[in-house]
Amino acid sequence: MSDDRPTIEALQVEDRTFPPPADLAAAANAKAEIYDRAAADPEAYWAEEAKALDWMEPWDQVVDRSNHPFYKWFVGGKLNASVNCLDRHLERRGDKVAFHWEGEPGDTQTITYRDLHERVCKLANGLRSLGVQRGDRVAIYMGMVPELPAAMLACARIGAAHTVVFGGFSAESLRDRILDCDCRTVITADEAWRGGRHIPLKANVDEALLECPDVEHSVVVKRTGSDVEWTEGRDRWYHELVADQAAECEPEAMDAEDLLYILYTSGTTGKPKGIVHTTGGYLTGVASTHKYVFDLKEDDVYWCAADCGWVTGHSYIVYGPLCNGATSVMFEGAPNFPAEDRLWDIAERYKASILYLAPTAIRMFMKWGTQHPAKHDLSSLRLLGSVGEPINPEAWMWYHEHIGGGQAPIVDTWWQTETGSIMISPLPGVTTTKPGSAAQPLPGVTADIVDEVGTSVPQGSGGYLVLTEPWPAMLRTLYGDDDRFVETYWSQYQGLYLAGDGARQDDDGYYWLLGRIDDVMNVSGHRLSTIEIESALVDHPAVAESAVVGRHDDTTGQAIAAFVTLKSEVHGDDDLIAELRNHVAIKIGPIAKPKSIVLTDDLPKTRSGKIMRRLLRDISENRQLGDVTTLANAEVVSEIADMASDAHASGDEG
Ligand code: 7RM
Repeated sequence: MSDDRPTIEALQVEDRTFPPPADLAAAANAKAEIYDRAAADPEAYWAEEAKALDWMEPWDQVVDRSNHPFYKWFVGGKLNASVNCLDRHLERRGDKVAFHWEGEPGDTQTITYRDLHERVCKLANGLRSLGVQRGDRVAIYMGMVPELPAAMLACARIGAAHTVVFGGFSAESLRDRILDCDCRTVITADEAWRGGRHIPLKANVDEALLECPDVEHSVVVKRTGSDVEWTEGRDRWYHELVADQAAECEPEAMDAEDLLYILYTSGTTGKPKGIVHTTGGYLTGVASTHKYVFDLKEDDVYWCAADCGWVTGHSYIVYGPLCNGATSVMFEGAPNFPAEDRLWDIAERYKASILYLAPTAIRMFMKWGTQHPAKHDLSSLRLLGSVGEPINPEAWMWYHEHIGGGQAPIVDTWWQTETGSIMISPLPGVTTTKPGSAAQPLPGVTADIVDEVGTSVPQGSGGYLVLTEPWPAMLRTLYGDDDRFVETYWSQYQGLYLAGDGARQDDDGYYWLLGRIDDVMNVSGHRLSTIEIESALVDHPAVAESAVVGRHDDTTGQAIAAFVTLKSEVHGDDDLIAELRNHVAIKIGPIAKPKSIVLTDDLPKTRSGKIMRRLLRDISENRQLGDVTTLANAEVVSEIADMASDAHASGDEG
């Protein structure tokens, strides 16, 4: 850098703090001592955590560092993931509910550990009967039906790696993933329910398979019962395949470093990356963090409202909770079907005690209004979680007050598909939380914030988030592309894992995530993160959600362009826009005042709900729009583009 300005400037000031409730702290799974113990000997700490799993053979070495960055964990150990999720609970928890499943139309299933074990064994035998073997890859393309976790675990039982493709993805995305990892089997459903409509999963599979000549079998769950095309010899009904299978299935003894699954991340550019997770370290990481971060107790009713198509579903619907013998809620449908209180209705009926959601969902609930949660008794909720994006302090406060009854602590969990398990998060019985901060690296995790050349930035300054030591659930490589793995994550700085996110630490050492590095703006030489300006906008009572981007400006290099979604009951006009601009200037400073604000009903989001700022940049600079097919809501883009050209044409305010 040409001057001594910080790598990313820090503007936001937040002084509200929330100490852990005394009763929760007294009974918490993790107490304050855990940090020192883990820091004193991280390998011993992780080895201790790994002992909570059932191993078929012990490991010889905790971590093999000889071939950086290709780390190996629990070298020589053998185990099976489905045994850890199911078999070992049968004696004590056979009749315990694993999933309270609720379908979108309102049908329900209560699935105990014994039921799930039987389903998984039967499917595993069925897959073996089709010729699926240890070491194969199996694609899973389904909605949130109980057969989805069962399919993941059935693959794990016979040593086949699964690659789950989110049911909202297109036939082409499915095809690309099947081809990239050479799947020979696909598990799907006739259709999925979503927002009252049917998603044609089987038809998409048929289309994808036209270009996947090596796929031999597709196994089809009957969900909606609509007619589907059928290819004799290739297609098999799931219920017929499992009907005559034995209820026991000998599990494969997998090496700790054997592939458990591949999960593709689309990112914002380029070919999807096949993130590789292996067995022993991954299970250790997810089971341990699930137990401590969510303070899981035997009688909790835990609900992670993600989709199994994302890593959050893999780690914190399937592998972590099941390893820990948790009772979970699993919901198939959309949060506004049939009405905008659907989640609160479910939480009330099942007496959910832990709820884990994304900020995008919270901001949507803010937009819909407090009357929806207010209709329901949510007093069973004792702990709330957030994941996926930085949570704006106002969204945090809203979640705290309207969902958590002003009582439940919030754990803001930072992690990635690549990290496998939660890396930075409060521990609910230990950490005094601050709205918008993910607090500290978890025990056994070491992070830092560095500048362009890899030097730690002073406390208070923003920079690039790195992880400085290997951790058990880390990705092992990108499937079939070791070079891209090294290049993407390990080549920027010697020995450090580059997360791709900006962050700063405050005076208490708390981490504040600042969004993706690619989204950082440069206004008159000031490097500004998007999140702080967005949070200043969301701080205004009229605003539910916002996104800001830098667009080219002849004078300042970049100018701040903001896109704002108002709460449902608010009417927007030019006076409000002026007020919002001033609000930002007062809240965090004149340098951050948006040059233009466009009011819009929705923002472009990825299918997992993250705001796609790249597209807003294209719109703001009147560029040809890039690929919009990965968007969840492509229709908003042209709408926003029209409004933005009006706003810019009518002249920006200075
Ligand atoms: C779990 C997941 C990873 C990216 C990550 C960040 C962002 C996730 C938080 C967050 C701020 C958080 N995996 N991110 N959690 N940013 N605070 N608590 O989301 O692979 O899909 O995305 O998501 O940018 O790098 S992911």
